[in-house]
Amino acid sequence: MLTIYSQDHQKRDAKSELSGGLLVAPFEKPSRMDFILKRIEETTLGDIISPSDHGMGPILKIHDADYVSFLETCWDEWLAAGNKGEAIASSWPARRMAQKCPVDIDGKLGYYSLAAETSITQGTWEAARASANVALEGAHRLMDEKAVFSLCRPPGHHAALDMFGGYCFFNNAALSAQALLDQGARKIAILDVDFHHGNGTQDIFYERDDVLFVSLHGRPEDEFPHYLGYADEIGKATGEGFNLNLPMPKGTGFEAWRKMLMQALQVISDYSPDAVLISLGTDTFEEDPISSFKLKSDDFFTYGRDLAQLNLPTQFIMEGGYAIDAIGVNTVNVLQGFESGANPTCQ
Ligand code: OKP
Ligand code: ZN
Repeated sequence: MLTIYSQDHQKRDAKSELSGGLLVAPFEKPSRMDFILKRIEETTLGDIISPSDHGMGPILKIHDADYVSFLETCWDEWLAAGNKGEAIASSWPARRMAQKCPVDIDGKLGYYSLAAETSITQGTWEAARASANVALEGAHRLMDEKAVFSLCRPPGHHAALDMFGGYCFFNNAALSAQALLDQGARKIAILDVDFHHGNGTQDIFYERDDVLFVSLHGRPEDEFPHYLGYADEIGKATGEGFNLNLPMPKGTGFEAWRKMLMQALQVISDYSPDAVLISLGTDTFEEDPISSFKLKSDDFFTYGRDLAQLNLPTQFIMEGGYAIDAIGVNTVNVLQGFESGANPTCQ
């Protein structure tokens, strides 16, 4: 399988994540990519190529222009205001307050964020742009390849029209889905297997029927992003019936998770999309430090093989996964499982 990767992700190397009332070293760190690359090489999964620059056009089809320019200038504005640490929101336009974007940088940070764990730093803009290009290049390559792996960092599925958070800035899966539609696809399915609900992807396509969004995740009663991801969110207007949430309780193991996956695959298959995008978070692993499902390393291979049953052009897009020692094996297991299912004689 072809991998698309840009080392420009390294430009985001944040020092602080707000966690447990402390500023800790972020879980979402550059070395995640090193472990995945190492495993791709060890297993000779396939070539690794760099993306070309797809420009701002595709980004502005998904994200609000004022939000995008906020991301570009935030760090400079934060420094110009005399701040010493990384840019982190500390107040939000909560219930019954004005939903107007302020001029002040603290006000803008709250206006354009959905969570406080994610700081904006020097280089965040460049890394987020590179991650978007990795996704967009994958969409482009999917014209000739049966399956591609967009090794995106930072991740994307929490980013919405005009909000960052949950380590995400641009919604890479949404960018790719839109690019595929613009290349001539009529229907795209996005299957989000990251432990966390893909609130951004859901929100972006909530009123559309040309992108089906299906997510398996820790239920919002228990887990981040807390305020979206319930089973009764089925889409709205033209999009009604084109959003499926499959929330699960803490401690869910592979057997129960795989039953939900089978349900997801049936719904995707019935939709008969031109391609499927997998928002691939491997934070469902039993040892993930911020998640609570119980998948083992072999289970990733098994469900990768299950995904091949769809028999569709497939783009894997990297999302979460924070158990650094196992992230390479778990992630590449999904890709190898997929290949074994796509070509059973090669098993
Ligand atoms: C990003 B992705 C843990 C709080 C976690 C942020 C989680 C972001 C996950 N104490 N808050 O979906 O893997
Ligand atoms: Zn996650």
